[in-house]
Amino acid sequence: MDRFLVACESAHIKTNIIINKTDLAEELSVKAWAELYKKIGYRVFLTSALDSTGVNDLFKYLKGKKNLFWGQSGVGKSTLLNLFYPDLNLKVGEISNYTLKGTHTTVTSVMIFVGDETYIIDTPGVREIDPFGIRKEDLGHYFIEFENYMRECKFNTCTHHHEPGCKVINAVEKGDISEERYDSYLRILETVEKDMNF
Ligand SMILES: Nc1nc2c(ncn2[C@@H]2O[C@H](COP(=O)(O)OP(=O)(O)O)[C@@H](O)[C@H]2O)c(=O)[nH]1
Ligand SMILES: [Mg+2]
Ligand SMILES: [Zn+2]
Repeated sequence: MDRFLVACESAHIKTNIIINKTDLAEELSVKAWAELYKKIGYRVFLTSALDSTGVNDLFKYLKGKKNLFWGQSGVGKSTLLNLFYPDLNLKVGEISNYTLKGTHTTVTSVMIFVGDETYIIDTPGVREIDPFGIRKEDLGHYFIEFENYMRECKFNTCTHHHEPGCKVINAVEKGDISEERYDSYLRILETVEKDMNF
């Protein structure tokens, strides 16, 4: 999910998080993840399309906006949208996994007007994404809770990886930045570094 967030932040898209299929999850772990991202500043919706938990809040929030549903294939994007807008009749349960199938898959999205100045864009199967075209010294900007610490790093080209005087690493050690997010950051940083070696 952090890869998706990086892509959204780098595109300056207002981003909210939906954790769906809460019916399958342990309540405590779901709450902990939700709290982690709320603390960072994201709006988090906890939903289950199966038993309709949390869907009203999400439905209300969509009104009057242009909403793009994005995320891994199979998380329930189309199911949620069909619940809100039955007329859309989106296909559910389609696993498009073109690396396995080896066939060309249509990857298009259409913006659909659903009334009340509200628009919906469903997106087709993405298995995972790699943020592309991001410089490693910029990656930290897309982890929005790093921002305040980054400014104080000793070097302005700090990648918050090993550099002395890094305030991001300091904040992780103090527990002000979560270890999970910092781990994500390091993993994405590796792929960004590979891209740049090209
Ligand atoms: N248990 C459970 N299954 C769900 C939920 N939402 C969707 N599903 C199922 O997950 C599968 C994938 O859903 P789909 O909407 O196609 O996911 P998408 O690829 O993100 O559009 C389908 O079999 C759905 O019935 C949910 O909240 N709980
Ligand atoms: Mg879908
Ligand atoms: Zn740093």
